[in-house]
Amino acid sequence: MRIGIVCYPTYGGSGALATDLGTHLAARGHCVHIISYEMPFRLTRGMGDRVFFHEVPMTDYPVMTHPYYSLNLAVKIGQVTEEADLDILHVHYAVPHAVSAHLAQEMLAPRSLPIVTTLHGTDITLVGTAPAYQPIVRFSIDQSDAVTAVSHWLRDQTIEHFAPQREIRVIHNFIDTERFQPRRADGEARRRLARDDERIVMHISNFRPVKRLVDVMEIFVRIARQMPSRLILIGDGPDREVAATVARCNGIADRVVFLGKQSEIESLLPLADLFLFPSDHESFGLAPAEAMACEVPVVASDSGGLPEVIDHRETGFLAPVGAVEEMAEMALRVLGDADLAQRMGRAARRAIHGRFSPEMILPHYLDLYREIITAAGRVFEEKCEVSSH
Ligand code: GMT
Repeated sequence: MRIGIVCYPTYGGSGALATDLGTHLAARGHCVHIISYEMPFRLTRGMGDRVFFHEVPMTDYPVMTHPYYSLNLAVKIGQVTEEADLDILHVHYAVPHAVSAHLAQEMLAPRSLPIVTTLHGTDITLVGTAPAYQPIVRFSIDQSDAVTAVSHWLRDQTIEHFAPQREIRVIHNFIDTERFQPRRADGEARRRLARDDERIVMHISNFRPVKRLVDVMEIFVRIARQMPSRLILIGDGPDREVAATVARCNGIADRVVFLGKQSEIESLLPLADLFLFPSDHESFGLAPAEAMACEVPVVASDSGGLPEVIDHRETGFLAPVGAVEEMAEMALRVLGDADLAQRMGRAARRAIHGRFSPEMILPHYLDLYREIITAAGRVFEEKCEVSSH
């Protein structure tokens, strides 16, 4: 098959998942054409010979004071479809990718281009439901040939807020458990982050209000009062300064390390003794799932799709949104009990491997592709010839 994948290149779960999906499909013999306005952050480490990257050019003209990314994207999708003879297009994050895909589909007619839209979370819960977007998001969902959501919770949210006519199929995210492995041995890498006697607490996100970074800080303040520990914050975003202020006001600024945006998180996550993720809501939680694959215990909020990923007390701890005291107690419990941490970490990796490995999840996407390619009157091919793209 020749598959087009549209995604955001920026640090975040939807771009990470879309890129990983592309590289795994390519490893299975399909040709994958990734379309984005920059090289996606997870693609920069090597593309493989069946992965092609197509950059969406941005137009800069003084009259056009607002960028028209959606239009440039629609045109690029059309060009790639014709040049690479795409069998299918899979767009990640509805806004505006599903709209651009539909535009491209119309421009390409009568040539068919089946479209799969994967809803990731904030494209529905925050951006998509805003009055400025809601009608067009609903329209683009209904125009897609198939729509998937990364959790049951997100599917239910989509139905509640958009009442779509199109069926929403749940295909959970997958985690590459080969890439995300437990720590092999303590050593230099760990010492670059913390002293030997300190416990490492980690959080990764885009530091947006939905991640409740202040809760991360409040939980850590309580941990730091009880044991030598260090908080490693990976990512960047609007709440970075307020987090730094909370650290300063509580006298723990020297215990908090801002690492900024990192693309090789598989080498950092295994160094953690605990991963914190107290989000307001979260459709899936790819970052905590990757931590779990590294056998790192997670303390998270019980909101959104997180309970579909984390089993309370078995593979992590869940508490109500904003319950920082409770989360701090859970964190202290697991940080202070090596047996519990090991048991929980191992159970977490087993659960991720058993439910969300590429081997479990990819067949669902391939079945869906087969269904809609066949319905469009095209032939589903198990592989593609590289020479013909
Ligand atoms: O978390 C974000 O704000 C980024 C966003 C994205 O599109 O990259 O993440 C969403 O998609 C991820 C991949 O499917 C999910 O793991 C995240 O839970 C989801 N974020 C939210 O729902 C807030």
